[in-house]
Amino acid sequence: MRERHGELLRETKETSIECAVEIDGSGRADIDLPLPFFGHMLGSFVKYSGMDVRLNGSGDIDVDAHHLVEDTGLVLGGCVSEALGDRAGIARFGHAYAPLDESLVRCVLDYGKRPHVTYEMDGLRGRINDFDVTVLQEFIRGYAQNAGISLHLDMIRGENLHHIAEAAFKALGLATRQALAVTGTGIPSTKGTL
Ligand SMILES: [Mn+2]
Repeated sequence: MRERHGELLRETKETSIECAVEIDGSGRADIDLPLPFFGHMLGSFVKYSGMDVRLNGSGDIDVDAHHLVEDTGLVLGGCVSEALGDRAGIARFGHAYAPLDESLVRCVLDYGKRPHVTYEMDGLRGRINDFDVTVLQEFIRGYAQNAGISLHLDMIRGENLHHIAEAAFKALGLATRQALAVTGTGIPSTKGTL
C-alpha cells in the first residue's frame, strides 16, 4: 500500500503552524503548542486515531486562543486529506462512544468529502485554567472542513469539563481510526468518486 503521508506549513499574520501526518502510525503525538489543555486534547485524538502526528504551532494567543485552535484544525485536517489522496479503499464511515468516568460522548462521521458539523456539546462551557473550552468547537469545525468529513458530535451526559472534552476527542479518534482503515480497494461511493 502507498504510504499515507501528508504535511503542511501554514503561516498567516495570526498563526504559524507546521504539521506532518502518517495515517498508518501507532498513535504517536509530538505536539508543541502554547495551549497545554488543547495540546492534551489533541494528544488524545491522535492516540486513539492510530495516526502519527507531529505539529508545531504558535500564534496570537494574547488576543485569545481562537485563531490558533481553529487554524490547528484546518492544518491537521488538510494534512489528513492530503495523506488520503483519492480515499480509495477506506472504510469511510466511523462511529464511537467514549466514556470518561461520568461523561459520555458520541461521534459519528463520514470521511466522504462532504464537510458538515453538527456539534451538540451544550455542557462543554466554561474555563479550564485560562482556556475557554467553547473554543474547542473551532478545532472541530476547522478539522471537519479541511479533512472533508461530515461529523456529528453529541454529548450524551457529563459533569466535569475536562472529562467531557477528553471523551469528545477520544470518540473523534476512535471513529477516525475506523473510517480510515483500509477495508477494500475501490472508491467507497456509489458515484465512483469522492
Ligand atoms: Mn485528561
